Amino acid sequence: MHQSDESADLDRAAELLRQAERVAVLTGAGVSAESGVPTFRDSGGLWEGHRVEDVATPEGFSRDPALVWKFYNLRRAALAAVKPNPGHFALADMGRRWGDALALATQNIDGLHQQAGSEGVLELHGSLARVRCIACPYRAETREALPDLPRCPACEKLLRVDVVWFGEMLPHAVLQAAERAAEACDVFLVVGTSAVVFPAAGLAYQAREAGAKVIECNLGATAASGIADARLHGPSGVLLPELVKRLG
Ligand code: BV8
Ligand code: ZN
Repeated sequence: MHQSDESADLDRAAELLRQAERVAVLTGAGVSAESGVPTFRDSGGLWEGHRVEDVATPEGFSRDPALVWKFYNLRRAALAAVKPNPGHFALADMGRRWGDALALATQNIDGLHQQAGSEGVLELHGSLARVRCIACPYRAETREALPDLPRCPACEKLLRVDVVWFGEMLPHAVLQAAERAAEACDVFLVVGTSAVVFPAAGLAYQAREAGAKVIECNLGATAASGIADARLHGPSGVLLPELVKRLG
């Protein structure tokens, strides 16, 4: 019986993973799409007519903090209604299978990997559930609804969401841990990212240069497809559980 291309790709990807002692995973907005979290570029990268790259920036925040807070308060409110999908759970299964030999770095700020049971998640771009003061060391984990312009309880200055905006550095220790994992892994699995935002997307190239095999799981081709040894094209919520099943 002629094996479908997809099933052949799944078998090849499973074969690469079965041989892998160390695995590194990079996820993007696509892994949360089936949970109902909108991706960035499927809507053409726009939010209420604003380019995300204009709203999610320090300049955007100093220009119009109320607009930026409206953007983030809407996304924080939407978090209350979303749940991890089978793709998140499949990655948590992989985490239990490889233990400390698997590192999961995400560009997402929705916390769904942690809710699905993944441990030691490297949040490259921060978290929607964390706020910090623009002026003093105050920071807090909170999923509560916040006012339109939340102020710091310690110094009365403005709070901001603790996420990495465009033009801002990623948290050093988190990025370093992700880079170390990319260097050390035998297989690098890229899930649900258009691979256009750096330095996060650079991790896949770094892994490949260090000799890792790259598996891409994405709806369609991306900027990283050219360096993938196996390409799984379809919804990650369907393909990742299939992949884990084939690991035996
Ligand atoms: C830095 C947090 C500088 C906020 C984010 C020109 C001007 C200015 C900057 C730059 C520039 N050129 C390059 C840069 C650098 C910039 C960058 O890379 N820009 C890109 C747009 C070109 N990078 C930065 O600014 C970074 N910082 O470089 O610092 C510096 C250097 C030295 C010293 C000081 C400073 C900071 C980048 C972090 C920005 N913050 N997020 C927030 O979320 O609100 S990035 C944002 O994009 C999200 O984190 C998101 O995750 C990320 C990437 O998007 P994706 O996750 O890939 O989502 P996308 O929609 O694009 O793709 C989804 C994919 O899933 C698609 O392929 C789709 O087909 C697929 N999919 C959909 N459904 C499914 C699916 N796949 C599987 N299953 C499904 N069901
Ligand atoms: Zn403060």
